[in-house]
Amino acid sequence: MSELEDLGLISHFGDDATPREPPPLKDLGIDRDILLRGYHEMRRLRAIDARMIVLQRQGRVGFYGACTGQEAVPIATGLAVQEGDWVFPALREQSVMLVRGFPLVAFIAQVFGNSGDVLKGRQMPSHHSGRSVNQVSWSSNIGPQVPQAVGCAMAMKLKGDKSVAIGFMGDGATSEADFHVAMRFAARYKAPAVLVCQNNHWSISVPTRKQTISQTIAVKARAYGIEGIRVDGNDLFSMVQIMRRALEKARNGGGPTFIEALTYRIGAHSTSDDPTRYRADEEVERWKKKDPLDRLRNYLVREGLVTEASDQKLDEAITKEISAAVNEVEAMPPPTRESLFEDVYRDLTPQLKLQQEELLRHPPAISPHG
Ligand SMILES: Cc1ncc(C[n+]2csc(CCOP(=O)(O)OP(=O)(O)O)c2C)c(N)n1
Repeated sequence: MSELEDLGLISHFGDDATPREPPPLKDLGIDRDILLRGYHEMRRLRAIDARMIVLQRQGRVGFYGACTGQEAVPIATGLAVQEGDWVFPALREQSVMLVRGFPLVAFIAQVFGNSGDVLKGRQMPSHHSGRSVNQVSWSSNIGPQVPQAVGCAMAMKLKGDKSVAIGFMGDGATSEADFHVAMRFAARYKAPAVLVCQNNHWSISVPTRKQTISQTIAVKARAYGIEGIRVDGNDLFSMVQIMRRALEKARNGGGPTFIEALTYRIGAHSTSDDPTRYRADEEVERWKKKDPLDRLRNYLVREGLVTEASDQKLDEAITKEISAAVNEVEAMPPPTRESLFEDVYRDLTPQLKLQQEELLRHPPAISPHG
């Protein structure tokens, strides 16, 4: 049985019992430029999440869900996908869009939900999507994106398109019927899909061990006849390699792969949550020692690719970029009142036209600027 088949943890860092160091760059199998790009994106994402949380605490945006501690999974995905591939995120993969070139201003406008938001403020804040980068909005319901990803994969297969659909889920989503529907269908019809579970050990306040008595989540794939892989989700190197392999397999007609990425949510579930009420600080501290960004940084320092000075320069550029984007977005007015009626019908129906006219006869309840 190969290493990939035995459901052991794939990691360049080993496991808790037998920690390891990743091999030198020349033996790693990932280009230096890809690693540096991944480092930049992970560092930027951590800074974006921190800034959005501050904005929420200041009452400037309504809601935010960070992925602090889980950055390696979405960033590795963004580095591994090809242009036509589709991404169906769960709660913590919005940043794949950024790696694929979605503009930061348009991204932040989806947190503010104002006129800069392509969704005109109609979606819940932070439920990002981007048509230009084939990323579907994450749904607040837990699970439906998994069969949707498989359906999209099947559509591409029927069209003879070589693209792959990636469906993400949290560990909690594997307790939903949608997970089982998607797994059965993907396996039976050999959908060109990669299904990724970010096992971050908690579904809000419910620990993974209460979701399932299976020893791992990856093992569930076997029952459906899908290859299940368990990978260290805090290891950008392994994540890039496993995502590349699964995408290539799907692209070449090899069917779906299920990946359990072992990771940990360092922060709160969302800005509406207080994790100190249900989990121990020691557990968080233990996982902080396996922080994916620290691990990558230590490696790059060891390889002579990153220094204190280069970090300082990078952080200055990131801070400047985020501040400029926030300032630009915050200055945008809310969506116009008349836009409420747009996008349902190509042309407004006579009834909607009347309603729109009536609305506009009345002054706005709140001025556009608050
Ligand atoms: C069908 C459904 N049930 C419950 C909820 C409430 N809820 C929102 S997030 C969440 C936990 C999700 O946990 P998981 O899938 O592990 O993802 P994570 O938040 O850990 O990334 C729950 C139960 C919901 N949104 N949808």
